Amino acid sequence: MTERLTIRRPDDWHLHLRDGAMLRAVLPETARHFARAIIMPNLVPPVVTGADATAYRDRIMAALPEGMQFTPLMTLYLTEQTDPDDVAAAHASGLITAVKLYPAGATTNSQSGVRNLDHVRPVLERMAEIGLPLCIHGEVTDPATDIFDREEAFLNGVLRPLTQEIPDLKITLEHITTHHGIRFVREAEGDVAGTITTHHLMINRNHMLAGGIRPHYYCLPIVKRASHQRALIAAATSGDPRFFLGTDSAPHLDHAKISECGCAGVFSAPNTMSCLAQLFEEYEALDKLEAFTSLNGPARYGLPVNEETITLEKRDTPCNYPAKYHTPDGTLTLFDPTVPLYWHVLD
Ligand code: OTD
Ligand code: ZN
Ligand code: ZN
Repeated sequence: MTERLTIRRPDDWHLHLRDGAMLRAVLPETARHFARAIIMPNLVPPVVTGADATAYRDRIMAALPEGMQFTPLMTLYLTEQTDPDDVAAAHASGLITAVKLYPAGATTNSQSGVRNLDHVRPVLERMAEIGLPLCIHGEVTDPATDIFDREEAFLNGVLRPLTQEIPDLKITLEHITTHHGIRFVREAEGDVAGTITTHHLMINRNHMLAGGIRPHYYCLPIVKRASHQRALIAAATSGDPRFFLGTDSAPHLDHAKISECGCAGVFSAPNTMSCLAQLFEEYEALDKLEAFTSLNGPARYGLPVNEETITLEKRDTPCNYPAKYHTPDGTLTLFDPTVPLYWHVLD
């Protein structure tokens, strides 16, 4: 028996496309299913100025295969040297959709991020004035804080004070991994929404660490215990407009993942929609999938919803996404959702 579901074309509100050969390898995988994506600026060197973002957007569009449609929503990487006027100009011209705050050292290529929030206050106040959203990697970097507690510590120590001091700042708490994060968004005093990744919905830390260590599940923020995973699933499948999809698909070549000091990041762009359809069906929430992937994000960012649609079909035979993707520099491993997927995206 086949079952079909047609929804508005989804968007990805948190995506790493990288550059060069990797960009060319992964961009079609996103563009196949997603109309738009918020493009993370953590390149080496990072996308800091409006000029950087223009050049990066041009490289993305040049890498898009003939005949594919895709709109990159550009972001700037906030540093302690960021000029509020440059940010405001990039926003006014329509070049950027958000600014990204990385606490320095929190994740891949975040060394140029912010050490002291006081040093970026003029930028944040300007953003609140002009209505430009701030996307936040919400973890403290204090080495004394346990890696599993860094999100909760950030909420209480950094984000709550920030929302009290600049209540008009539109904030996206990205890749929420704990029930603390879900609760924070629900109860926030300021203007806060949150994204949830595919992998944090599908796996918990047992998948990464029990019965062997699985480097392809290593990402930041690190996956947490099952009770947190359940809170994320409840929020995503609730239809609550404050929660929407940000895959955080973050490709690294296998040799960089499988190493004595492996890189953080999960590559999930190709099979995200199949994962989500299956998960939402399991939680009897297929009717909420469109809200999570295609409606809540645009509403939050003040953008129109996509007019095009995609159709998913549930079949008796599992999807056969390739386990490996090939780039001239090496192979890339697709996110393994731990179970066969039966919802096929009809191209
Ligand atoms: N997390 N890897 C990366 C970024 C994210 O924090 C993130 O947004 C990456 O490789 O760029 C990861 O594990
Ligand atoms: Zn992050
Ligand atoms: Zn990310």
